Amino acid sequence: MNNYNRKLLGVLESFGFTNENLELNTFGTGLINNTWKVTSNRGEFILQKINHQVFPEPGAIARNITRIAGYLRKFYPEYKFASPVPTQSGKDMFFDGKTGYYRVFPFITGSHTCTVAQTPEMAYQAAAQFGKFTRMLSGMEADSLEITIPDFHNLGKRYQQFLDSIHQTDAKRKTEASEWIMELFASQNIVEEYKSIIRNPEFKTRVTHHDTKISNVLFDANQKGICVIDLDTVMPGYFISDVGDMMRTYLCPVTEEESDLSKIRVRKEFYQAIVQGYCSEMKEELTETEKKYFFYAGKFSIYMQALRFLTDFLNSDIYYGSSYPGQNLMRAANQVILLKRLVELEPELNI
Ligand code: GN1
Ligand code: MG
Repeated sequence: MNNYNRKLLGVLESFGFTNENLELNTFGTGLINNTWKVTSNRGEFILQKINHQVFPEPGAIARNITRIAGYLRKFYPEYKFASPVPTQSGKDMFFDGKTGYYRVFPFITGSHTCTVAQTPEMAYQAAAQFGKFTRMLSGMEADSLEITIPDFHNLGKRYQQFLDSIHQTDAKRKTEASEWIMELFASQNIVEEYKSIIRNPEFKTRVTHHDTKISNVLFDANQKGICVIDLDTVMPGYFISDVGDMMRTYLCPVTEEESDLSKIRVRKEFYQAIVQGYCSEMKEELTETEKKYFFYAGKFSIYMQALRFLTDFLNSDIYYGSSYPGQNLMRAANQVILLKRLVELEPELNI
């Protein structure tokens, strides 16, 4: 066993795991936190180390989740919710005294996750789960949740960070990125539309997940959605964040890591599935004005992710990291092409 795993066993001990034939395996494909699956005599669990650089106040995440867990237990006791396992001293997280914040959740037995939406039905199921999550929590004041990452989906701020990164990057990176910088300049109208949305009182803030990729939904053996997971970025937000990130990640048959850009296309049936799945839970909640912005939601999220990847490339990959040189540039290019493929279908889909 290496030193790191030994350290993790120490962490698990603080959650009461001792002498339990523990087995630890890295889990999932998240870019920000480290996640492990823990197999023990007591069952299966998820152990996660929170990225403290990204989440300035990990305590805010824990408090939000505890608040949501309490609300759901009271009003929707049948909803499967992976409530955090407390430490031996009753805390919702373990702090190692330096920068490490860890938490443990039960792994919902019989559930599995998927990395790609393979069928429109899966996209429908996932969209219904994210819609259900916001709908169930509609009686809870969204602003009672703490902001875990300030300005996380504030497109105006993301655009400004992009401009700043262009000014401070080195000449080499700027030249490599120039084609994609120009592309993003050309679609700046998406930022202007966002600014008008947030001024419009018809757009409501609700309890929003903010990371609606398909791997954040648990499915049962019949491919029916069970519940949503990864609640670190649950905070007040607009529905375009959740619907948009589903479009960004379910419409295309390949992921944001794909470097063969010719494989990027939009599957129209998945678009309909997302809208219908989300509306199956949220149609009574959304205002008539909001309902006109489903297509915009896709443009918003794809554009913002392209900005974020390109900004990170220009900032020397300090946020997302990279496993090969130019990975964030490639991811940005992937998202720019996806945006183009979506916009081409605007006359057909935005009805
Ligand atoms: C990050 O860590 P992960 O993969 O769940 C990011 C999302 C991005 C996503 C892109 C806190 O999510 O906003 O859409 O990468 N989360 C944070 O893959 O920045
Ligand atoms: Mg996440």
